[in-house]
Amino acid sequence: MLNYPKSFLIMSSRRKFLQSSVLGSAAIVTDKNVLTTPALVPPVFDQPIVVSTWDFGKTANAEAWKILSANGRALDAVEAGVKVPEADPTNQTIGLGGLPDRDGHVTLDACIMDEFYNCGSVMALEHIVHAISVARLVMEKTPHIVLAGDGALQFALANGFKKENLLTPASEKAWKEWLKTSKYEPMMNIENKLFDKEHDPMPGGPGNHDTIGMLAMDARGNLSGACTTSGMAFKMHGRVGDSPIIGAGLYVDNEIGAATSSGVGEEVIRIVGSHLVVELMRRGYTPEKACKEAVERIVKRGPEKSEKIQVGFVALNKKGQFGAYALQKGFTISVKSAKEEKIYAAKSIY
Ligand code: SD4
Repeated sequence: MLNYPKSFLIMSSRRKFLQSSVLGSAAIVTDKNVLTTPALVPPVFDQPIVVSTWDFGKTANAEAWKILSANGRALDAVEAGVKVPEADPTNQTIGLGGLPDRDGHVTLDACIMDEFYNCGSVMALEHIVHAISVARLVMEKTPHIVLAGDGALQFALANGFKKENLLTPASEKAWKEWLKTSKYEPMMNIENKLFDKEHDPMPGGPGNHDTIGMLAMDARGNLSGACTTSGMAFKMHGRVGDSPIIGAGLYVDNEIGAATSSGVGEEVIRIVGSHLVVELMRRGYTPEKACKEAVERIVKRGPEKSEKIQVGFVALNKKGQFGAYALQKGFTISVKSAKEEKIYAAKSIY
């Protein structure tokens, strides 16, 4: 874990002081640290915060918070955070225990992005629990951004990851149940019935939208994000959703903010959703308004279809403000900062 040295943090408060002083930007220009690290913008908000998709983001946030509150880097925080649901066999759409594709293979999609536009991604990766860590390694140890399928697996194994069977008995049972009809019809969780299995329209099935997207800002005011999923349950073998696609399932621009998504990935890819949200924030939209506009674009493209599916976006800007919006009711986000630890229900179109 890369911890920021104390001098960094002193510098950060000094910068804050300079920003609020009458000298303002003139003083910042003479700040050596800014000049030597041009990709970094002076922190507008130097309080750590982490936001993630869904209620279970709360436990993932708690792990990320250990790093953020110890002056760690946002990149380390988001990786550590999303590893929690990846390792949880009861969460059936991420990592271990994820629901398989229609042929019974658990295939994982994940991506990660830091404050320097560095990014890494794995698509349709099998047998490795922590897809996010493989994505980070793609970012840090290869000249590429994306590795897919068998190539991603070989890369992971060559780097010491353990080959495991990700199909738990519960997920295998759900798949065998699904095989009886073999109907692929992604459905959404309304009114947060996600944890009320009795009312779930398709228990253990595509009704469960549980992908974790996590965005964090560290004590230095730098942003990073991570997104990891087993994708839509019972998808075609080889299908890749939005989650590992930089710009669709996740985007981070350290000058502006970050965004991530959950829901039917095909619709998010079509509008390059997370990038769109960040660009709207660049134009001055609040995080919630930017997420709403992205969701409205999905509706505009196909009003009838959008009534039947779920897509939700969550965004965090450079001021530490966050917001979310979804197509349907039921989309929640988890937030952790020094000020609060809360789960918010996102507003929705329908
Ligand atoms: C996908 N976006 O594979 C993912 C699935 C998801 O909530 O987010 N479900 O399309």
